[in-house]
Amino acid sequence: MSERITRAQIPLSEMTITPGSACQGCGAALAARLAFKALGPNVIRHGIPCCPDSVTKTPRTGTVFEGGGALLTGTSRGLKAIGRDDVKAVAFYGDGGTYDIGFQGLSAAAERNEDVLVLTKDNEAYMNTGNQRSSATPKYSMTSTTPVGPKSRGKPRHKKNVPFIFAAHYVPYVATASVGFPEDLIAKVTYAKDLKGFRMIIIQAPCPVGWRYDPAKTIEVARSGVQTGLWPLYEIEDGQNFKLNYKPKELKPVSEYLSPQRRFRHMTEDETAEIQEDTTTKWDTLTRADELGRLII
Ligand SMILES: Cc1ncc(C[n+]2csc(CCOP(=O)(O)OP(=O)(O)O)c2C)c(N)n1
Ligand code: SF4
Ligand SMILES: [Mg+2]
Repeated sequence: MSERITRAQIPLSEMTITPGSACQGCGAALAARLAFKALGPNVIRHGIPCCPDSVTKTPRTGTVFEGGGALLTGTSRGLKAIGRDDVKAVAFYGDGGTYDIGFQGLSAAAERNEDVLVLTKDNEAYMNTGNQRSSATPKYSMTSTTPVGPKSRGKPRHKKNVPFIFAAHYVPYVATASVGFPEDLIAKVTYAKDLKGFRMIIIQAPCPVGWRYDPAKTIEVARSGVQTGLWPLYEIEDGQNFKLNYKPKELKPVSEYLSPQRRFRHMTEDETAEIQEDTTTKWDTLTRADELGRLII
């Protein structure tokens, strides 16, 4: 598991070029900035279609959604064939590219335990094409394909539990992270960088445009996602060993996270209570796993 670091240990070097073409307050751009600081220069970054985040100074290659797992695999094996074990094949994909459209190729790469690092910037919808719902979109969220009206209350289904699905491939490392907790994020990327085999870190990356909040509040929104238990920070090694990285004495009510975001503004008290109950139940399961140090899956 990763070691805690302090703010002073965050590398000063910048591996992304600013200004990029992302919107003001973009969580994905911040995720790129932090993650690539931790990775340093010896990286080949892979992209598939998604929102512009930041241009990285390291070499970049890209492909179609469905080819994300295959191109990453080929790059990693190619680097080994020419004796460049020091260079890492790193994906920086969206939630659409990880949870949905690119899922099959990534699952296959995980099952083969390819020596790759997958970073997912999860903004909980297809933002690049106009905020369509993805399987990462949370229940009740209003998107352009899950509108709010007489026959629709936003997205009818819960967010897919992709970290657990990848953990169930019994890969060396799966973790969640958030741009609101930069020390935790940097520690996880630094740790995952030098592990062998398939590693994945899913980074909460708030999007002020699709989530509909003031762009100045990205960090507050990200932090409150973690503090309410809606975005727990954890690590899973070898599909079993489990650690919760942020354990407040008491979780904040989910309404603190939902209210500032206009994608949830239509939610009734009953719907908020339902999300509260679901979050509390899932949190209890995670804290039990943390006490045991392992998951039963
Ligand atoms: C096979 C395929 N389907 C759909 C598209 C259109 N498309 C391009 S980007 C995108 C959204 C990607 O969403 P996500 O991966 O979450 O990244 P974000 O834009 O949110 O950063 C879609 C649907 C495509 N390029 N290829
Ligand atoms: S739409 Fe959202 S994710 Fe895309 S660049 Fe703008 S703020 Fe970032
Ligand atoms: Mg997205």
